[in-house]
Amino acid sequence: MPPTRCCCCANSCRGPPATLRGAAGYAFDPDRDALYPQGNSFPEGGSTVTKRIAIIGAGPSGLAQLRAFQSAGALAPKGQLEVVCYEKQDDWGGLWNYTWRTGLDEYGEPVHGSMYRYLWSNGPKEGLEFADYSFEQHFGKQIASYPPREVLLDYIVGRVERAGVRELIRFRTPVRQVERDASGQGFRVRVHDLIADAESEQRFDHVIVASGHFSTPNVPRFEGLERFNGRVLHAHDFRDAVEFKDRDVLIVGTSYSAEDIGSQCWKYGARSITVSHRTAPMGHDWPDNWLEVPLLQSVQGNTCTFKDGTARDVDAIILCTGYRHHFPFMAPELRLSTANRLATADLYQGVAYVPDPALFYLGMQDQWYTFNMFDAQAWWVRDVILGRIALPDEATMRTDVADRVAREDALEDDDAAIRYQGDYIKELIAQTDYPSFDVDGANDAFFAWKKDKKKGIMTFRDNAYRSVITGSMAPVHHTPWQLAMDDSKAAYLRDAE
Ligand code: FAD
Ligand code: NA7
Repeated sequence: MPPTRCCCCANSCRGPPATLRGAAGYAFDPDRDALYPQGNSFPEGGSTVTKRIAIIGAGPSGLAQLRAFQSAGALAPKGQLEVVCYEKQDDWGGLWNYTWRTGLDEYGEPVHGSMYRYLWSNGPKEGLEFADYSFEQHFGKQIASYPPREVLLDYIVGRVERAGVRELIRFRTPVRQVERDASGQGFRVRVHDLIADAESEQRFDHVIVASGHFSTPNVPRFEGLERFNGRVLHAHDFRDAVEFKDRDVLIVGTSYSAEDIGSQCWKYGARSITVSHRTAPMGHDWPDNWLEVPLLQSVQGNTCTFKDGTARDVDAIILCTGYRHHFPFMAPELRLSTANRLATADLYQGVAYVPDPALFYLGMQDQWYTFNMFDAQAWWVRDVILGRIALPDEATMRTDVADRVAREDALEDDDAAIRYQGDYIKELIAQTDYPSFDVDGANDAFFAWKKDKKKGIMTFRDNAYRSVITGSMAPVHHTPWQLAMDDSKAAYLRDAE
């Protein structure tokens, strides 16, 4: 067995071995079925707090972490962890908390939001359902398979409202700097209370970065773009497809944003959509006014010229060219640097930062799975912090990372990639008490979704799938997606007439 490594300081003191109930410095609490560190490194008027945890971000990942701690009874004052979640927006939900703003917000902060009006889930909800909180439990009935943003936000928030963790979140408080304390014990976290315009610093034993990675745009340069006579924007700043009604729109990129923003513009009346690809066209059976072309080479006035020498005049260019993992608030030696892929660099089990494993990153993978994967990660991180899971030595962690990368590199197609991420979820939840669920069944929902997209890129959201949590079948939505212009919760949840 590899030597264990301490998960709470940068030194090589030994962390508690997994499952050793009653190990030195740790006590087993049968009421909570959990191991808790003994001692009191943060004596506060008789409290039993032994560790302080900072979570950065109250999006789906950060909220999963709060729910994970709460579900184990680990939160002070009853439990022994003092947890503070810092969120720079004024509400929870992360990207699902829609804002009309782009650029800088009212405090001069970069706007986090990349979501837009009329966004409906781009994958089936049966692939992301929380194992401890079903859609039926939340809405009181089974709902259709591709909910709009407002419906999914309601679902995410419903679980944490019940958990009563909102008071642990400091809203309007961006984290400015995270660094190791000079002593090597713990982290110093400097935050900015935007409302009071006051900065303060606190010490934490663990930091969990859940700040998302679909917010800072990746913006390639194209010759002549600065003299384009129309509107040019990145997907991050796209808010309302109605703006592009009767316009000829060029989309650069071929992934989720390109496909969905193009479809939105088409649905809300754009005159034509042209999609420019760097690697390969998406190849769907597109509507007649939709064209796929090679990579954009140059722009002159309104004329865009592509790699095959063809040209087209357009009114708007939307760069759907992805996002960058961007953590300017982390000290360089703590900053994750990775491509957007299934096997991230430097994260043991996809979450523990190998160079300093008292630090964790949630949700940093490219995502087939989302909410339930964040849960699997959050429960695992919780159990490392609670001493239920021991970390191996650095060499073993590095081997784990390399192995994940090699296995991802060998994947042959999307179905294999879905299975790979499903297996990752299985691997994590087998180590914790997160409710086991039929991950293979969730994979099947993704496989069916991919087939349905092949059959009809503008009709796939009219299909329904079976929940792997409750076993019940989703109803077919009352209105085909193409005709459903109202994306409100009320409209979506109304029963078919
Ligand atoms: P985020 O949702 O990005 O939340 C991160 C939070 O951290 C934010 O609230 C942010 O304000 C906060 N934060 C950032 N920096 C700081 C700081 N320095 N200090 C304090 N707080 C900070 N997934 C799906 O399952 N289905 C979909 O249909 C879907 N559609 C998507 C559409 C778009 C346009 C995008 C961009 C993503 C979509 N996703 C979708 C994927 C999305 O990444 C996840 O659903 C989910 O939002 C990720 O959660 P997160 O908590 O990791 O990150
Ligand atoms: P992705 O999935 O990271 O895709 C980025 C796309 O941008 C992809 O098609 C890339 O092409 C393309 N790209 C990146 N750089 C360039 C340059 N320099 N030139 C041309 N094309 C480029 O980002 P998305 O925004 O689509 O999706 C992110 C999340 O948002 C996702 O989880 C969704 O749920 C919503 P490539 O194929 O690499 O050639």
